[in-house]
This record gives sequence, C-alpha cells and structure tokens, in this order.
Amino acid sequence: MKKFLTVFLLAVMVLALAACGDDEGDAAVKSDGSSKGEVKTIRAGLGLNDLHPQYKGLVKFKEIVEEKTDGQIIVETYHSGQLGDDRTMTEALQLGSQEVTIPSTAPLANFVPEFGIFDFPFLFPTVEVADEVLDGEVGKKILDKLESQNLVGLAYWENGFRDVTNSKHAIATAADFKGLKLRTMENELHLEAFRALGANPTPMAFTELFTAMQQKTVDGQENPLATIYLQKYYEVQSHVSNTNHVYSPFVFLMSKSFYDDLTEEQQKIVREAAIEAGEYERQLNRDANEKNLADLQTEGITYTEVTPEAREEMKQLVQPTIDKFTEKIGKEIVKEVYDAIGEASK
Ligand code: KDG
Repeated sequence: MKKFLTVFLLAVMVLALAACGDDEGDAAVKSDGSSKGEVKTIRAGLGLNDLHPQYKGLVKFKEIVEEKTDGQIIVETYHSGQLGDDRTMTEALQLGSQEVTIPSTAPLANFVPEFGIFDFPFLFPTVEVADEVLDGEVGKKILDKLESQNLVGLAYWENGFRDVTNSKHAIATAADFKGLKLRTMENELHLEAFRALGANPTPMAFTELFTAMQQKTVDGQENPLATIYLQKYYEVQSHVSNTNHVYSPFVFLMSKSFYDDLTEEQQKIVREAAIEAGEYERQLNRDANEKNLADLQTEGITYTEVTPEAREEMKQLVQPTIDKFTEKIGKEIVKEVYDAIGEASK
C-alpha cells in the first residue's frame, strides 16, 4: 500500500509540473494520450473591431496555423484595441510581451522610417499596383528592416484607400479643408500633408478616435470606407468624400524573439499563413470598400464626389511635403519604390 502511495504521489507531481509548463509554452497531450510537445501561444491584437476584414483575416490565420501545426501553436485573437493601439502593441512585440499585431504603415514609420514612403499621398494608382509593389522586391526590402527593431514583418495586408469624413460640411475641394480639426494617425508626414491642405490636424491613437468625434474634440478623420462603416462613424459624422488621398497598407508583425524560438518548420507555417490569410483579407476588404459607400448613405451620411481636377489641386498642395520626406527618408529607396510602381503600372 505504501509503495502504491509513493508511486501515486510521484505521478501527481509529474503531472502538476507538466501542467505548469515553463515560460516558453506548455506540453500538450494528444487525444491518444501521446505528447504533442511544447505548445506556443500567439496573442494577436488589432485596433479595428471584429466586423472588419482585418479581424476576419486574423481568424483565417489562426485556423491555418492551428491546423498546420496540429495545435502546437495556438492563436488568441483580440480586437478593438483590447491589447492597446498600433504603437503600444508594436512596442509590446519588441519587448516580447505580445506576439502579433497588424498596424498601418503610418505609425510603423516611427520605428522604421522607410515605411513612411507608402504613406506618400496619391502614391499608388490602384490596389493591383500596390499589391505588386508591396509583395515585390522593394516591399520585402523594407519589411526586412524591421529585424533591427526586434520585429519580423511577415506580409502586407490591406487597410485601403483613405477617405475624409467630418461633422461640419461637404469637402469637394482643397479649400474645404480650411480650419477643419482632423484626427490623423500618429505620423509626421500625415500631419504635414493635412496642414498643407489647410486643415488643423491632430495625431491620435485609433482607439481614442470614436470618443474624440463624439465629444467633438475633432471635427473629422480619414479612413477607408470599410472602417468608416464598420466602426459606425456615421453615428458621429455627417459627410464623406472620396478623397482617396493615400493607400494605406497593413503590416503583419511578429515579435522577433518569439519568431526566433519557433522551429524552422513552424516559421514556414506562420509565414505562409500570414500571406494566405492576407490574400483572403485583401479580397474581403475590397468587397467591403465597394459596398460600404452605399451602406453609409443608407445610414444618412452625405457623400460628396471629389473631381479629378480637385484631386489634382490637392496633389499640388502636398507635393512640397512629399519632397521634404523624400530627402528625410532617403532618395534612393524612394526612387526604388517609384520605379517599382512604374513597372507595375505598365
Ligand atoms: O487594427 C488597425 C488599426 O489599429 C489602425 O491601423 C486603423 O487605419 C487605422 C487608423 O486610422 O489608425
């Protein structure tokens, strides 16, 4: 009986230790009782809500990764800024206290300035050209620069062409921006470009935006139509215009310390899953953007068309800002991006 008790107690201790795991992950047991090995958890956070194509893309990433790793990597998904905003989540990845986030390139330019190029107003003519350039050589070259920041860039996803909304009046030409208090992303180039258009821009985290519009701290903001509709900005904004002033990419980021700890096979799985889920997200996003202008009008928002001539005037006004940031970021890499756009546009 004593021997049985000793064996029983030892077994309980071993099981308890296995359940505690270590910092790296926990050992999991397959249904047949054999061990799956160490289980790693990815905490993935977004600023947008769970209706947005970005979140649906993240769920797709989760499904692919959990299936292909046979549950050795678990993905926990968080939306609506539950884990923080783009900047704070990117910092958490650097520290290793979060594993994945998918910010816009604009706040990421504060970590790797070259991402700022993609936020040059009126840079990409179409989404197809954007795909080709971002997924091509120069896009990859800029992703690789994240490594020095303790980050790994696995893929570009799509936020989309951004449009302006506000609660004051219709925006048809550059003159209509005059004095408008506009929230921008936390990015110097965005701030200067809107100042050049005559607006009064203020940088703010996405997570604070709805309340700022509701409390009228700002008159307006700019985001793709899918975001404007799915985040219900029509409840606090009355006008939208198709300014299409910038194509905004998302970057699928992983903490470098987490990525380095994965096996080679797992690294391949997460990389391919980020790309596959990104293709899915881009398509959903394009479908949403096409549909959501009508949805916004149904909700009572007034739509104002920006003519090509009016857009041309906006382009002229922001050109000095583009020239300034070309110098700041580096003429060579900017030229590489322009050359790639030229090639992709043929
Ligand atoms: O999940 C992404 C959002 O946090 C953010 O990037 C959305 O475009 C955005 C903005 O305006 O901040």
